[in-house]
Amino acid sequence: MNDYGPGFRRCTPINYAVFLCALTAASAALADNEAAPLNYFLHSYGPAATPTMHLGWVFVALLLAILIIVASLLAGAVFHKRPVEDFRKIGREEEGMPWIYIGTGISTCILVVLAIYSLVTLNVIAKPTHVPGLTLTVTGYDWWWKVEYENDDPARHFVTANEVHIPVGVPVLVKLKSADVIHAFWVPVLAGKTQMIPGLINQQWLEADTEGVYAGECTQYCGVQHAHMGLEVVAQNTAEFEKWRDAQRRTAPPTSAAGANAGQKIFLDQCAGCHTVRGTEAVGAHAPDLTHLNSRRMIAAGLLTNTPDHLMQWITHAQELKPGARMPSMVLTPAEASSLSAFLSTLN
Ligand code: HEC
Ligand SMILES: [Cu+2]
Repeated sequence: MNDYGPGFRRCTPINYAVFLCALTAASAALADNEAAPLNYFLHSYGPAATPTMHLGWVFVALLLAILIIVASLLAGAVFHKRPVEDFRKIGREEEGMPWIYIGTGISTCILVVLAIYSLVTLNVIAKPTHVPGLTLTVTGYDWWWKVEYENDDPARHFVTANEVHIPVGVPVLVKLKSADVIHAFWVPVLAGKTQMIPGLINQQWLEADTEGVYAGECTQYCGVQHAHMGLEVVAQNTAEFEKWRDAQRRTAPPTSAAGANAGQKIFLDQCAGCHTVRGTEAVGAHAPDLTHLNSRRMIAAGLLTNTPDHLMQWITHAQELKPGARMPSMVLTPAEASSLSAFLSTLN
């Protein structure tokens, strides 16, 4: 009986048990860590995401139930062998048929119920519960996000990049476009994925129940730096959000210090073809708007935290930090770098 090699039957269940314990412990430990992988399977922070999370739970619970039932039946069959004398007797052909009918019947019912549940969920998350209080247009570029805050009054319309601020408890309509290839907008704990297709405007809505910073990703492979195309959604209470929005609407202040003036000149010479700083002559449209650069937590679509050191490293070594990015590594003398840094530090 035991010719599987030494220890086979003794070890397998133990291995499984250890594996299962480790898995359970790991999931328990990670459950409250917001950055944990697959965290969105356990947590959701908005009404556009919660119904799909529950749908996922039901599917997984059912899969586990089926796995356990099938595995126990199989184990039953393996361990309850027929008596040896029966072994070669073949039963009548139709003997097991009722089981086939019962099994097929149950599976069909389950599949129909799941199909209905999925459709109902899709319908529930298709539209916000009340009229969106804010409309954004997010455009995917290789490999960053342009974020426009729409307003009927053009003076109140503004542009930023890679960081989306929204007020808590307010549904936000997000129009999704692409400037080059197909990207996809996904903030897992707030809503499902929506593709950004060149020439089309897709829509999605988001709403956050609680204040916090929620990570988003591009989920459609869009080229070498696809993995470094992150964004953040910062959900704030209404007062803080209004404060942020008023600040973002402002143009950059005029520079006064000599260093910053020299830096602005370098910026206009070398950077303005791609970047905009509202309030200056820099109106480039192929790169993130830098008017309020220092208000952002990250630079280069989530690649680096936004510190003065990282900024200068990025500007002079963009191609080493994010190979293929649509910004060249800029060549600056130390004096130029320090003036430029002084100018950038005014962009609050
Ligand atoms: C050829 C166009 C081009 C030029 C010239 C250029 N940039 Fe960029 N820059 C980009 C692009 C595109 C990005 C976005 C890169 C990414 O994240 O993939 C970027 C990103 C940045 C960022 C990060 C912004 C953010 O919020 O993530 C900073 C800061 C920046 N550039 C500063 C500069 C400065 C300063 C200069 C001039 C010394 C300059 N750039 C010249 C195209 C350019
Ligand atoms: Cu992308």
